[in-house]
Formats: sequence, C-alpha cells, structure tokens
Amino acid sequence: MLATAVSAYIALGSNLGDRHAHLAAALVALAALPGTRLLNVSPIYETAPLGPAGQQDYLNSVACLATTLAPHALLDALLLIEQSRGRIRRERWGPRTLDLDLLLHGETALQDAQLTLPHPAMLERAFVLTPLHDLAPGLVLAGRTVAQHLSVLDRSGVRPAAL
Ligand code: A4P
Ligand code: MG
Repeated sequence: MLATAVSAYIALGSNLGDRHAHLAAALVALAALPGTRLLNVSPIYETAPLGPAGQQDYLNSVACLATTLAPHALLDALLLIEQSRGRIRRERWGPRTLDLDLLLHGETALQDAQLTLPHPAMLERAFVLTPLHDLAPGLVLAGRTVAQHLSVLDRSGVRPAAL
C-alpha cells in the first residue's frame, strides 16, 4: 500500500563556513529525498546566536516538504545531510555548518530517545517562528496560531539576510 504524504516542516541553520552554500545544498538534498517533494522555502534570516558566546550569527530558514517518509526515516535522512556538509558535533548549541531540525511531521506527536515531535523548543525561538510564519502564519500549534506565538517573542535578533 502506498503511504500517504504529510506536510513536514524543517528548520535549517548554519553559522560556520559558507553559510549560504550549506543552506542551498540542504535544499537540494531535501528535494532529492525518496517519496518527498519540496513545497516551499522561507526567506533566509540572519539571527543572533542562542548558546555559547563568541559564535558567528546564524542563517536560518524553514522548508516545507510533502513526504511519505516516516518521522524517524526523515530524521535519519536529515542527520545524513548534516554530515554531508561536514557537521561535527562538539558542544551543545555550539557552532555548526548545518543544523536540520524536524519541527513538525503532519500531526505526529511523539517522544523517544531519538526524536521529539513537535520540536520541543520551536515555540520559544524567534529564529524558527519568523521563517515558519512566512510559510504558515495560520497553522495552529498548542491551541494558538504561529502568528500568535510569534507576536509574544523578542524578534530583535532576527533580520533579513543579505544575499
Ligand atoms: N532530536 C530530537 N528531536 C529532534 C527533532 N525534532 N529534530 C535529537 C531534530 N533532532 C531531534 O541534536 C541532538 C539530537 O536531537 C539529534 O541527534 C536528534 O536525535 P543536535 O542537532 O546534534 O544537537 P544540538 O543542536 O547541539 O542541540 P539541540 O538541543 O538539538 O540544539 P538545537 O535546539 O538544535 O539548537 N541560534 C540561532 N540564532 N539559530 C539557530 O539555528 N541553533 C542552535 C541549536 C543553537 N543556537 C542557535 C541555533
Ligand atoms: Mg539539531
């Protein structure tokens, strides 16, 4: 039986090396995943780093996919794409060439050792909700729209990226 496609939202982040190239390569790789179509991509934002001091600013965006991949299969694919861009895990919230977080996979809610859905921190982060708002302002999460969640966040560290 054919699996049904769901909408999945991916947060893209980079603050090391050629940040625009890492994000562009990630989009090419996401579009090439089996059972997957890249539906939409937000503008790119330059954002103040959350985490250890002394890091370069991030570039952040959000992509929307239609995919038949199951949540864990999609997460595994995201980790492989990160590795293909030279991602080395050193410290939590430390600098990274490419970070791909699975924000939402349809209506899935789950928590295990590998994966938490929806992504647990997404509603507190203006660098995630600003690009998500560009794609889906009326999407309802935890009883409120993305626009409502974003309206109470400090957006001062988030600005459109220079090309
Ligand atoms: N994991 C569990 N749930 C998920 C999910 N929904 N999506 C697990 C992706 N991964 C998920 O992630 C560690 C493990 O989380 C994965 O192996 C997966 O099994 P990681 O990316 O290796 O670790 P990390 O990123 O160092 O830690 P953490 O807590 O995941 O950090 P975040 O939340 O990814 O934040 N500042 C700005 N301005 N912009 C950013 O994009 N990003 C981070 C990283 C910090 N500061 C930032 C930004
Ligand atoms: Mg991550």
